[in-house]
Parts: sequence; structure tokens; C-alpha cells
Amino acid sequence: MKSALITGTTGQDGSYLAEWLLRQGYKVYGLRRRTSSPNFDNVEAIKDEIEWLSGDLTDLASLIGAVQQSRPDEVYNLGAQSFVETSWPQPLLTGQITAIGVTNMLEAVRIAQPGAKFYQASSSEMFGKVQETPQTETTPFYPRSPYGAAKVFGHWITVNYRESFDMFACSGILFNHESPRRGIEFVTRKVTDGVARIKQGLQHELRMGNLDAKRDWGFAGDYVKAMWLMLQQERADDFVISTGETRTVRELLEVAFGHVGLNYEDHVVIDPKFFRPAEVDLLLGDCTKARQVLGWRPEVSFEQMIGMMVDADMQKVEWEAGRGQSKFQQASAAAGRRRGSGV
Ligand code: NDP
Ligand code: GDR
Repeated sequence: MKSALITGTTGQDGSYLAEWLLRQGYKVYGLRRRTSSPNFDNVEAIKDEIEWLSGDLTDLASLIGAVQQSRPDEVYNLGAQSFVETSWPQPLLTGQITAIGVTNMLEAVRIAQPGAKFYQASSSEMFGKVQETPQTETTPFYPRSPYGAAKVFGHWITVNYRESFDMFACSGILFNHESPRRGIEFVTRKVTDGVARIKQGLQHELRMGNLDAKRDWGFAGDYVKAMWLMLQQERADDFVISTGETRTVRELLEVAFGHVGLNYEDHVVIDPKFFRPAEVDLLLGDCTKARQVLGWRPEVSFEQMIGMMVDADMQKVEWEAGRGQSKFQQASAAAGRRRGSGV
């Protein structure tokens, strides 16, 4: 039986990847950091099938301990401070987790299990102010946020460990990918949650930032398979994973509101608070290499995915209503959640 250690197991991608690996017959070890209250929402269905190890990407000792305990064949480093907007008010923490955390994880593997295959969650945010379109594995990086800069470090340190220590270390340069498990602060989920609440009369308006930004949005369930495929190859390499289609945030609003028969223009209010100090205007990935070498391709379309997310949020909101909360209580809870997540 093969074994895998995942960091970021409680996040969107970690939960889909754990499910995929369990289905492939892996023994799955999940790193989780201590939290004051449980955060198992994404892994509720599989939490008893995962062997949980306590650790934090900023704490090398805990990572060495986790690798020693699990002795994994494969390590997937998905843990990060992953919200771009938070990386401006928290640049040092973002650097500690999202940049130095990668070195910590590579060191833990190099020291305790050097033969393990290693996957690093690199990001299209590294392209930032894009130097060519579409972006490929050879497009130069020009990050536009502390998060993007941290990911560039994580990417190059992974390449460096591959070249310096002959480790099987891969970086997947993944473009935006979403799902009903997406954190509420990211734009797709913020919109689908907002649509559900507006449709059910719990709120009337949705406050948004830059509607002209363009993203290449895919489905997280498809993208975790690409991570796994990278580690099944003979040779470690880096791959762009994307859909090859780009859409504006405005188009996202049209599709999401349209899914329940609403017009976004009746509800969306532009709020300067949600504009970023430096924006990534256009992302569009060319994943020809992944198609050819890994045999990977996206399966769920943008419209299907947004439809799936709106439907899931509609159910969630209805479920909350079924618990007997008044509309006023729900609206207050939603406002509290948005305040808490900076949305
Ligand atoms: P999420 O924000 O959903 O999950 C992040 C995970 O990292 C959570 O499990 C979180 O744990 C964990 N984490 C945060 N800080 C630490 C820490 N100090 N030590 C250990 N674990 C920590 O992200 P996604 O699932 O969306 O993304 C997974 C990875 O892929 C991230 O590295 C992200 O930057 C990258 N990426 C994501 C893309 C996307 O579109 N989703 C695109 C390209 C790259 P906790 O639950 O305790 O907070
Ligand atoms: P991104 O995702 O920054 O691309 O990073 P996000 O969904 O936060 O933003 C996408 C675009 O939407 C614009 N936008 C808004 N964004 C948010 N969050 N809230 C708003 O109200 C809003 N209005 C407009 C943003 O300006 C931006 O242009 C995600 C994360 O998952 C990273 O971890 C990952 O590396 C990259 O995708 C690829």
C-alpha cells in the first residue's frame, strides 16, 4: 500500500486530494495545525479514514516528526496562507508559511525520507503582471503581491532541491480552481454565497471590487488529479494546469446570478475597499505540456462548476433556515462571517 502525507489537508484542495488518494488505495496522513475550534468541514466525510498528524509549516521540528511518523512515498505540500488580499496586511506571516514553509517541508523530507516524491503547490499568481499570453511553464514570473512573491520563492526552492539533492520534486503551476469547498473570501464563493442569500431574501446587495480582472477558472476536483499524475511520472518536472479559457469577474457574476434567474446589475455594488494595491489583470494558461505528458485535461466546464457552487450554497442557506434561524439571525450570521473573513 502506498502512503502519502498532505499538508493543507483541511483546505479545499487537500480535501479533494485526500479523497482521490483514498480511492486509489493510499494510506493518507494529514498534517493539521492546532486550531481553537474544529475546522473539519471539508473533510467531514473522510476524517476517520485519514491519520492525522499535528504540525505547522513554520515549525521544522513538527514537520520532521510528521515525516518520520508517516514515512510517506509521496508528499503533497498544499498548506499556505493562500488568500492574496491578506498577504498585504500580513506579508511576513505569508512569507513564513508560503515561502519559508516550503523550505521547511523540503528539509523535513530531505532529512527524514529523502526518497519520497514531493509536490509543491505553485500558482499562476507568480505570473502577476503577465509577460506573455497565454502563460506556459517558461513564461517569466512578475508577482504582484506578497503572496505571489512568496510562491515564486517556493517554486524556485523546489526546483533547487531537485537540482541540488536529486530529489523527485515537482511544482504544479495551477491556475485558479474552485468548488463548493472554496473558502468564502475568494471571489467565486463570495459570489455564489451572495447569490443564494439574495435569492432567498436574506440580503439585497453584494459589494464587489474589480470586475474587469480576468481569470482562468477550473474545478478543484479535476486539478488534484493532475497533482497526483505529476508524481506518477518517471522524471520530476513542472507543469501548468489550466482550462485555456479566461473570463472576467463580471462574466462570473452574469453566470452565477443567471443560474437562479437574477440580473447581477440589480444587486452588485462596487466598493473601493475590495480593490487591491496591485492587481493581476489577466491570467490564461496553456496546459499543452500536461495534456501531452500527463494525459490530463479538465472535465468540468466553468458554467457547470458555477452552477454546482450556486446549488450547494442554495442548499446550505436553506439548511440554515431549516434549523429555525430567523431571516434576521441568518443575515447577522452572514454579516459576521463576512466581517470575520475580511469579505
Ligand atoms: P485553502 O486556503 O483552502 O487551504 C490552505 C490550507 O493550508 C488549509 O488546510 C490551512 O489549514 C493550511 N495552512 C495554513 N497555514 C498553515 C500552516 N502554518 N501550517 C500548516 N498548514 C497551514 O487553499 P487551497 O486548497 O485553495 O489551495 C491549496 C494550495 O494550492 C495552497 O498552497 C494555495 O496557495 C495553492 N494554490 C491554490 C490555487 C487555487 O485556485 N485554489 C491555485 C494555485 C495554487 P487551516 O485549515 O488550519 O487554516
Ligand atoms: P486570486 O483569487 O487572487 O486570483 O487568488 P480571488 O478569488 O481572491 O480573486 C480573483 C479576482 O477577483 C477580483 N475581485 C475580488 N476578489 C475577492 N476575493 N473579493 C471581491 O470582492 C472581489 N472583487 C473582484 C480580485 O481583485 C482578483 O482579480 C486565488 C487563490 O486561490 C490563490 O491562492 C491562488 O494561488 C490563485 O487563485 C491562483
